[in-house]
Amino acid sequence: SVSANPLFGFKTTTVLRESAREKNMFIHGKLNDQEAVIIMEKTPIREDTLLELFNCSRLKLEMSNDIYRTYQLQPPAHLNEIKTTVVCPATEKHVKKYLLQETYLVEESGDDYRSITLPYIQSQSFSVQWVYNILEKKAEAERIVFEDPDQAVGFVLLPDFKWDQKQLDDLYLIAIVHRRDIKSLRDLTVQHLPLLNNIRKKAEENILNKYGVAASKLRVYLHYQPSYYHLHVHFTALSFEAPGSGVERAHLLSDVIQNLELDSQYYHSRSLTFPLRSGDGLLSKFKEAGKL
Ligand code: M7G
Repeated sequence: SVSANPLFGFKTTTVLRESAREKNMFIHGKLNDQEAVIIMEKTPIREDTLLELFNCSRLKLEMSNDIYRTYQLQPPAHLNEIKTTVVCPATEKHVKKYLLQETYLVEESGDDYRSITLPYIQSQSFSVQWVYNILEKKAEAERIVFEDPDQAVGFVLLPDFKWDQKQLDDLYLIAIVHRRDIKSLRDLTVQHLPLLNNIRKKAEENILNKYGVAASKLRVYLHYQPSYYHLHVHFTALSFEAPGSGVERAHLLSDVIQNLELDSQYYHSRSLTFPLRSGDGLLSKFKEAGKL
């Protein structure tokens, strides 16, 4: 019913981004006088629903020409879903995250990280409250696929909220470490190898057991820069081009492990290259420092 609809009365301010090809739209607006971002995405057609789609849909013929016909098909309501993510109250940073903007590559040395990036993220980054809620079972507890509760090498594996879990084609899980002292790839040293190896081994085992997807079909990586500065690892289906899986942002877990085996301070000293959007405050900091 309308009164039970939590999006009732949403007022659109702007469309931040849209793609006819990806069949999604990112909308900025107001929900009960609070800033909100809504992400809507049409879900893929699933093979296991084809029989029902063919038998139970209403069809409207659009055109017919020789052996060619096009229809508008109206599926039963439960097969006609739009995956919807709501961020409310949304910060200015959320609005910018989803706004389609020009991006620039930045090369950050270890010293740049400590003098430019670290002070910036300490003052500006997204709250990781949602991460703590998962670790403390205050949210999404029923979605947890696997947990290793060890405080040094343990982690929680669960579906990323970008994945509706209805098909394996776009499988997307995240492993969130229990330790709260590792912000990102930059903090990793040789002492974290047991943690990283533990995540790789146990998450891959559990993804195979639960979903039947082998490690050879998974893209396992960390983002640099991440949006949320609490160490987590992305597990996506290899066949799926997940947003952020490109070379400019994704660091394969197996490469990270090998780099640390070869050089214990690899991520402390190496220059790392990553994209920043034109509206990103960190980009201004790099410009001010004459690094761009
Ligand atoms: P990231 O590399 O820090 O940032 O990854 P990105 O969002 O720019 O990729 C964080 C990952 O956590 C992303 O894949 C998000 O989709 C996912 N994520 C974010 N939030 C707020 C949640 C949440 O509340 N629950 C779950 N399950 N996943 C989330």
